[in-house]
Amino acid sequence: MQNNTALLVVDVQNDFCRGGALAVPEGEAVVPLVNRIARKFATVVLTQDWHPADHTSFAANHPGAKPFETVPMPYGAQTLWPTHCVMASPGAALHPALDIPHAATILRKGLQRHVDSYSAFLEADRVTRTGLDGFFAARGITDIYVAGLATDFCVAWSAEDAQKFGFRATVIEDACRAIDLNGSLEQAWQRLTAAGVRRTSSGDL
Ligand code: VGL
Ligand code: ZN
Repeated sequence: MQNNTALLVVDVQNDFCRGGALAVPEGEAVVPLVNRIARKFATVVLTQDWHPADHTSFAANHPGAKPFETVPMPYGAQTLWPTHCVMASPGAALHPALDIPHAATILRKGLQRHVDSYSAFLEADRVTRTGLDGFFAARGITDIYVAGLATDFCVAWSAEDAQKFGFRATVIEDACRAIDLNGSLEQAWQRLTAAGVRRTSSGDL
């Protein structure tokens, strides 16, 4: 890959893999693919979903609510999740088989108690920037490939925002797995296509 191209590896963490608190079906299957793909990229950024225990995206912090219900938040509808990726917990750790020693940085997101952040660029309030756009821009990155978990949430939101910030974004479809909640995967692809995000498979890189 050329020097203007980066790989963003989204949330390949224990809680999103088999046995985890919010296990994505076959989530762990992306690990060998991502390890292999990453070797083609000089610039790799990893993300970690990283929430305080009292985060408002957790159903457990809403009396009477159950996971996968939706509640209104000031910034819009928020899906409630099982408690997951509590900062510094074993579930929040990167999958132990993830092997990307040359990753330049690890971006943590979702740290603010009252604001979720599926996207690695913009929190759910759609105002607070993580700074990742500046990181890539300062390094002359123009093209960002995205892989990881989950296709229809953090991967999709990150790819869409990468495109909004002026990068050419491409989702590596087979190196992602989805939660697929009430048609969310199909909706995500529709949004991504409308935003101009491309899709490819790891064999074509
Ligand atoms: C994610 C739901 C809640 C993800 C993170 O990584 O896609 N999904 N937090
Ligand atoms: Zn989360």
